Amino acid sequence: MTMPLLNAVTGPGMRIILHVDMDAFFAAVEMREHPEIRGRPVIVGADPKEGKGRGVVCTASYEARVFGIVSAMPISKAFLLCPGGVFVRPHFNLYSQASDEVMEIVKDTSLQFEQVSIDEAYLDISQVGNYSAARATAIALKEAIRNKTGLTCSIGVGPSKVVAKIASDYRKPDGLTVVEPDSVFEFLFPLPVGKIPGVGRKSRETLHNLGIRTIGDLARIDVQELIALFGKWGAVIHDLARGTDDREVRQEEGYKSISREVTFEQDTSENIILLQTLNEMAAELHAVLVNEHLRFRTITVKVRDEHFITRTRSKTNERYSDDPHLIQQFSQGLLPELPEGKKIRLIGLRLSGFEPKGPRQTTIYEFLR
Ligand code: TTP
Ligand code: MG
Repeated sequence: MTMPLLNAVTGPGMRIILHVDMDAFFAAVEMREHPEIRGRPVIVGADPKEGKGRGVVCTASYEARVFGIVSAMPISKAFLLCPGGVFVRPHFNLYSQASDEVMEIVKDTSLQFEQVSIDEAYLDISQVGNYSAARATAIALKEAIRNKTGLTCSIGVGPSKVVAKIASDYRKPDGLTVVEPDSVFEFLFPLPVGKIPGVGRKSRETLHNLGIRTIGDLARIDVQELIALFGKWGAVIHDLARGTDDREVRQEEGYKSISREVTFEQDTSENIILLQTLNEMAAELHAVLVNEHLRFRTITVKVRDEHFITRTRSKTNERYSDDPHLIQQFSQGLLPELPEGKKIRLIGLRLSGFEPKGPRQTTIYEFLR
């Protein structure tokens, strides 16, 4: 059923939100550190071991994406696609430091700043007054990041978080997309429905079965149909499809947790892949702990199986720690035994219960994917 559309993002109280996302972040940092690999297909991730390696791709440079290599793909497949590529093991400390350098610059642009992952942040820049001033602000920010860090980013500007986020992804790398309130529908509606943050493989399939392929299709369907399918979340994505998103740009005080998840490109039942992925995530989270001078007490492992059943198991240590071996040992101990024949779709690791620190953290570094 088709519903009439009202544009809910124009009118008084209009906001201007900017979303910045670094380009091929881990690979770009590697290329900055090693100029000799610039311009080459660079793949950051597990050791490919001549095609026999386990584990996954963290990210690939745009030169490597031409070969079809994407994040979370098995490293063995990446090797098959591009055997002549430059395969690099991740250096999470380096990425964490580069992230801090970038975020210091982004933060200087507006008081309303929110970092949402290692390489992306929102700013509320409503104070600039209009969209041409917003464009100038975005251009200046891109230049400042490039000049001070040697890295490129893509920026989206729009009247809500969801529009800004989809816009930053629209032209990558080194892109800038400004979506004025009047053009929100025109911009969003032709895009595939999977561009809406949170609409992953599974919901995309459900929506495709209903004949919903574009964001416009989603915006036009009766919200009750979506609620019947997805519950409250159905109403949320219906709003997002129109660019309606009231979430404010706000940095939470301090860290509650830091976490990392990997969705496998192909569901897996191989224990060695699960353990290796867990170890990589443990190394990554440990790098964050060290960089941010944090000590944790609680560790949580999350596992989602091929049937979308998600289980989490936690353990709280008596003392606060930043010992990498403890993270590895605890996380492996928490990995549930896999029932015969079950495959795993996603694995996640979270550290929480941090030692109370000073009044305010300067950066939040939380992976939310
Ligand atoms: P993204 O911003 O999703 O990707 P990207 O910066 O590499 O590329 P793009 O230009 O498309 O933004 O993620 C930021 C970093 O997070 C990425 O460089 C590596 C890490 N990452 C993983 O380790 N595994 C993953 O599955 C994803 C999606 C990201
Ligand atoms: Mg990025």
